[in-house]
Amino acid sequence: MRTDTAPAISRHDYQPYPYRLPRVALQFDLDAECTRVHARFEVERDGGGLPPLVLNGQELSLVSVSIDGTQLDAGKYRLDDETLTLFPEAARFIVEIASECRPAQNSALMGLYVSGESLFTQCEAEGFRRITWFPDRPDVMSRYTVTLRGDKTAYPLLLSNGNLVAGSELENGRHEAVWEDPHPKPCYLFALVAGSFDCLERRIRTGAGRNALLQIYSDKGSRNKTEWALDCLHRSVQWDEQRFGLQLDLDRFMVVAARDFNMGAMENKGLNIFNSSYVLAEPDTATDASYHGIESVIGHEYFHNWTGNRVTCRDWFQLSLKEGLTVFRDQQFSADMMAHGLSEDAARSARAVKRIDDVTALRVAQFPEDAGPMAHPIRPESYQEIANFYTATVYEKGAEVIRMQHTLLGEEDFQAGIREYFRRHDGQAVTCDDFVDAMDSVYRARHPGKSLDVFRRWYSQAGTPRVHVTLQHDADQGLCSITLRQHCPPVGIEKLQSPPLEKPPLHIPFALGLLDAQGQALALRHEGQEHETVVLDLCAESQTWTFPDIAERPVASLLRDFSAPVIVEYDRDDAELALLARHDTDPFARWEAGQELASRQLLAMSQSGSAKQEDAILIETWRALLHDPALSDAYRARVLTLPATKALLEKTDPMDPLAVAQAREDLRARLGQALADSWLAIYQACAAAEPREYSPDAVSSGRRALKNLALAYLAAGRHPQAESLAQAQYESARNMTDRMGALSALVGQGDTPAATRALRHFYEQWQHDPLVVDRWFALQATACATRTDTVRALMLHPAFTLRNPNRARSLIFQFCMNNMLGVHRPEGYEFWAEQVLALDALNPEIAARLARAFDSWARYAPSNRDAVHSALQRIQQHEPLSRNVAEIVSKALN
Ligand code: 0A1
Ligand code: ZN
Repeated sequence: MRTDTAPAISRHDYQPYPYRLPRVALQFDLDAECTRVHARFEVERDGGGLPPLVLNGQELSLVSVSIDGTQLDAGKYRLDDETLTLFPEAARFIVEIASECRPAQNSALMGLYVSGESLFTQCEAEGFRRITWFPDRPDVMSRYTVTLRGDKTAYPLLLSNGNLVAGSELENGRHEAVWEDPHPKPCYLFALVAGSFDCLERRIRTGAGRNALLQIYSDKGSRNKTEWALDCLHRSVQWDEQRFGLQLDLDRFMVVAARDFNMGAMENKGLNIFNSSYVLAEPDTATDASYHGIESVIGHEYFHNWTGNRVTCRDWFQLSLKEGLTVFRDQQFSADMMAHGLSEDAARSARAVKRIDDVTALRVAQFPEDAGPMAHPIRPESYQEIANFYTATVYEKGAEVIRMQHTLLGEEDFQAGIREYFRRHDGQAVTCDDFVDAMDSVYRARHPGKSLDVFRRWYSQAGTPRVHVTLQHDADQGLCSITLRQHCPPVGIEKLQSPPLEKPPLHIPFALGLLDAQGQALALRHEGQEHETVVLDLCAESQTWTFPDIAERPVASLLRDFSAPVIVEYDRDDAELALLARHDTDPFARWEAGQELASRQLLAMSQSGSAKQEDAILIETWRALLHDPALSDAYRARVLTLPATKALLEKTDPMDPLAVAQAREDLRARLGQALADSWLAIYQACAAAEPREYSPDAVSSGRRALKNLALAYLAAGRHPQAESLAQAQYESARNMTDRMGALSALVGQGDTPAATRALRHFYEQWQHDPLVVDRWFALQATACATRTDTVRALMLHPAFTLRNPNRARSLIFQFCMNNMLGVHRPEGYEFWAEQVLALDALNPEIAARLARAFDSWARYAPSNRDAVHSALQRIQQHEPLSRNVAEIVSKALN
């Protein structure tokens, strides 16, 4: 067994960097095989003494190092694998370092790397140290001047942060560009791009009267696929001005699409680098989901320009300071865009759809994380490898924690809090506490006697809290009392602690409504006013609220709009859930009631081996929802989708993934059959309404979602017309959403001749488009009938490679993480371990993400548990193993 685990870095050990580096000049002689970097920086010491100057570096070759122009002999500095230490003799001096790196050998895609024929950088979190020796930490902020030199034919475009201030021709077919970034920044926001690209651009005038140039760069020949991204960028600029009062502070804002990219995108100051999957879209190749994904990621990276770049993180433990806040902002942006131009009711429904999608993502990814071996607070206490902490908890739960502050303060005061945050901290590297302090100052001023003191605990507590609800009704007095009791069981390493960790109560804003037996909303008197929804401030372990003038025992509508990231425990019968699913006036809680009803059915089926269960109430509820004319198509598509297998598994102990996934398939088939006529009618109505011109707006994409859901149910129920409808839709589809909907219905029928034909046709037609080929792999990876041998065969396809993260994700990740019926078998777990190791040799960040596929293994039923355990041990014993994967498996095996 390995014993050489990396030391953990602790939040409490933070020390400010002992020097300032106000100015940095970088010179690059770009070459894919060997790039020479010359770094020159001014160093200043404010305090007393002259501590050593420790610089980070990785996989660099040192050429020379000098101080104030004098080259240092080897005895005058200390060099090891990860640091270069200098020993200053004055409080102000200039360091110059010449070094070399090897972009073409860089398969980890951190630092300077090659994608296609071009050069890109990725510096967050700790990639800058692969470019030059430097204090690679976010609290060291400098002004950068960057000189790029390269071959003019290979690299006609030379881009970096800020403004292009000079350009010239050099000898030997080379040229040079000089960029100056007027804003001080930490090195993780540095970027350069060199290559040959198409560019789509728009000149805009900001609300503050600044003329700015927005540009989207992409591979040659793909300019027509960047119009949507440019639109999204323009709308992001406008939205941030209007909703947050935040102006673009640059003359030029560039987005560049890269085919090889580890994550979604990166907010480098003025030069965002994107995974091409979040840039390129045209109706024929991108689905509605891709259009919406692009909108949200373009928004996200743009919004970082303030929340992340103007005010950045003091250290990486504060990552949620920028990520939670920026995810909250991109969620609000998408919701506002979805609702834009709709009537009040339609806008409410569109917002609810966005909320449902966000909460679903939280439950599928973050809830399991918060209950597993990687559980951590949104502000982690320690890590071995920071790349492992770009998690659903830091991002999505982090966004929920910001959202709760928004709920507690309200829009107006929240915006006042944001203004206060920037007033205090513009240009600084700060902490999560600094953010809450700014919000708290407004909260206290507006609500004398209240504070965010208890609320802050959300930043330091891991685990999903549970809120137990009891309702008591006193018919004589017409009083209804609601008691909320919270507890948060120990998770992850907390379980090993003795005595058990004390987890103090959190401040939970709990939105509540009450309905009468007919489903009519009741008025609730609370803090002197009447409301249909009240937000209760649960701050203690248990609290009770009493509402007067409630004549009959009401039906409780709980955690409306998902006002807090908690699990609600409330004992009620199916009839009550059915009533809420039909009538709740809060669209989120209404959806939730339907999901709960379906969950109960699915869990009963999974425990009884899918033996026939009484399902009349579910079918009748589904039928009523199918035919409710007041519901938007997008909302109906969400309401009629069964809960995700991963979310269902969280409700079981021990977990039997195969049984739950099979129950879900069986219930889909049952609903497909029992409601076949309705599905067919809906399908036809939606298909008839499809306009010629494609648009990803909320109404059109909602209609397509419902149509393709109906087709999926017909296919699941083996309806005699399903195959011909799917085939006809495949052949006549004018957009990728419909083409994929049809193909997925065909492939869902198993290895039929029609499915095989369509898959072959699809590949032939789209083989030139990498993002569409990714869809082709992903669809097969997640098909019900796919097993390990199918995936192994697909890996032999000439289009497959592990080196491109999107391609690896489309096949390997999709199979291991999203094909429950395929992977949860001994040979599936073995395959997974093999792929984690294969990827680790190329790209540790990507490998570590795959290594988390079975984080919940300790809660599996014994046979699955033992098989994952052996696979984990196999990974752990492998040498060499990256720090990234080693941290994940050692936590999983703890
Ligand atoms: N800050 C980016 C996320 C990001 C993090 C690390 C990366 O390196 C592989 C890339 C991107 C965001 O939140 O969008
Ligand atoms: Zn981000």
